[in-house]
Amino acid sequence: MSQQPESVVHLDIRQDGVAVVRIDRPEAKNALNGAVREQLAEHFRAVARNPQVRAIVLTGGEKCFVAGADIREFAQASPIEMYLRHTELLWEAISRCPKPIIAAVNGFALGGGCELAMHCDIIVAGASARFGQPEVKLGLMPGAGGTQRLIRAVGKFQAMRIALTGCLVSAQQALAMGMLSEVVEDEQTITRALELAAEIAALPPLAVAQIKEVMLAGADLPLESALVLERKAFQLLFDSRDQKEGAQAFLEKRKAIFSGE
Ligand code: CO8
Repeated sequence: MSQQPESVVHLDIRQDGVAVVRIDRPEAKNALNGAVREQLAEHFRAVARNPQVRAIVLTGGEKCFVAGADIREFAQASPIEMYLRHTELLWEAISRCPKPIIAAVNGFALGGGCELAMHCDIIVAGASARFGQPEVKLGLMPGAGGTQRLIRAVGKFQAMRIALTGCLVSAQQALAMGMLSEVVEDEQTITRALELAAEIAALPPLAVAQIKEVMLAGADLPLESALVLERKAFQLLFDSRDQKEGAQAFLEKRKAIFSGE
């Protein structure tokens, strides 16, 4: 009889259109082993397709976000083994998710964990959260977007300091350098992330999706091309019922009822 794989990532879809994806491997500080990566990708693919889901909260729970890739799984790996794992296909399930993702980070977000948080669109951190790219201390370097997403988020000089020294960065420091959206009391992290997600989930999903897509795609284009992309997406939204309803409700001084169409 084939055994069911142990569930190390849980998915909960709430009534308000928010999906909560929670990594649950506390004995290894939620380190990303093969099972965590596979299950994360599986859940993200499922919520991307599920029309009931309007926003996603990604968390490692109250104690620890993710302490990095599982060091035991790559300690003795060869380059070809690393290549054949094709983990980029699993990360893509998250980076290509068209719905807004809010990371709720408590405790450590290190290495692959920091990179995972940076795959999200909004990051809410508890006051005692710690971020870092300590790969250099293992004779490695960030391999899931850390060198690129970090430098785009915080600029060259902070990104270089963080990746070259492998230092830990406090939540307050990370907020000040633009790595985070908000810092709250540790006990409030998940609540606040859920609140933001519910707020976004109640907004017209086509507009929300276009904003996310254009911001991410446009950030790496020349400004003129990015502005064209923005204009086209803006114009496209005039074909949505929610755009008509939003404007009409404003003019009639009533609350808009969005259908998602
Ligand atoms: N991998 C595997 N196990 C881990 C990891 C990890 N990244 N982090 C913690 N654990 C395990 C520990 O081994 C320990 O297990 P055990 O009880 O069996 O000994 C358990 O979790 C608890 O950890 P600690 O006792 O160390 O807990 P502390 O509270 O003392 O310290 C720290 C917590 C600071 C998080 C510490 O565990 C630590 O430094 N962990 C490693 C952090 C790190 O270096 N992360 C980067 C990993 S490399 C990486 O992410 C590369 C990304 C590449 C992207 C993808 C490429 C394909």
